Amino acid sequence: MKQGRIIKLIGGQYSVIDEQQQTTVVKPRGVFRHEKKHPKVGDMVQFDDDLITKLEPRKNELHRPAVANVDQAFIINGVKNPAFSFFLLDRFLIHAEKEDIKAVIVVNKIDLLTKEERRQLQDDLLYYERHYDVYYVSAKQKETLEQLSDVFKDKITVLAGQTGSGKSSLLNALDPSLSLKTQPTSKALGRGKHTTKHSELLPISGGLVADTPGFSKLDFEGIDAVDLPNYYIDFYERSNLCKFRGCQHLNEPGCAVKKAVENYEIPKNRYDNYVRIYEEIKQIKPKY
Ligand SMILES: Nc1nc2c(ncn2[C@@H]2O[C@H](COP(=O)(O)OP(=O)(O)O)[C@@H](O)[C@H]2O)c(=O)[nH]1
Ligand SMILES: [Mg+2]
Ligand SMILES: [Zn+2]
Repeated sequence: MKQGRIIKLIGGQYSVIDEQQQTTVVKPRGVFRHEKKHPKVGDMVQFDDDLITKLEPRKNELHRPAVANVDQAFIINGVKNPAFSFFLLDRFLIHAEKEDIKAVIVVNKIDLLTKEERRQLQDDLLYYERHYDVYYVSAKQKETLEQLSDVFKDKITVLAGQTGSGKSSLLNALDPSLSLKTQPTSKALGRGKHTTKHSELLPISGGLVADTPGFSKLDFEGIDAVDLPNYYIDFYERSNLCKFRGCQHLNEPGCAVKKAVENYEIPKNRYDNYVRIYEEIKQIKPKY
């Protein structure tokens, strides 16, 4: 019996990599199907020459893409084509927090910014550095990628971010042998649908990265408005100072979050986007 991690799933065949870095192609035992257990890439398993015999418990799992045991999500934001959006950044952060996955903010395409524009963006993002690691990189400038050389090590990473933000380009720049497809933004925009039926974890800088973007369906189905405040870690850490337990930081008196916004301790823009997202979630009709 051997131990390993599933790194590829294609047509019901699983590739498992063991501690000796050997890859074996196996199938799940029939009983998994009856028990509705579906092994995913990222799963740790026991296996023999042709079968997965045991599925180890998961730390967490994502459905789109289907990856188990995710350690971190890189939220990749372009600065131009498409423009940087704090609204989108916050949406991605909500999804990462909801899944309890460590979020890392990556600002890509910095080669397209003037010094002044870059200074401005870094100022605006400084607030986020209290809670998240923030990296400024360019897929076109190798030297900016050195800071990422250790962050993948021994981890399973998913990439999130708008189509065209440069996810594939970044991976290619880190490891040209990956040869992932990239697309000029003009063509890619408005498509964004992923047709790939297989899922795979690619080896990169001593770790593994999912080849399909995470949280690509950026809606809030499955998220309850009352839970939303918990996914804002800066709100959450102040919430015990709110007058009311379970304060939603909207119209309640004695709200510490609203006070922090008034005192410029929380960016107003982030708070306004929170209210917008809260209302958006309230609008979602339950599906039966
Ligand atoms: N100037 C510049 N263009 C970039 C950079 N990274 C990606 N691009 C371009 O942005 C477009 C979309 O990149 P792609 O990697 O396909 O984005 P993805 O959809 O997030 O995988 C392509 O035309 C890339 O050449 C960068 O750092 N600087
Ligand atoms: Mg891509
Ligand atoms: Zn409050």
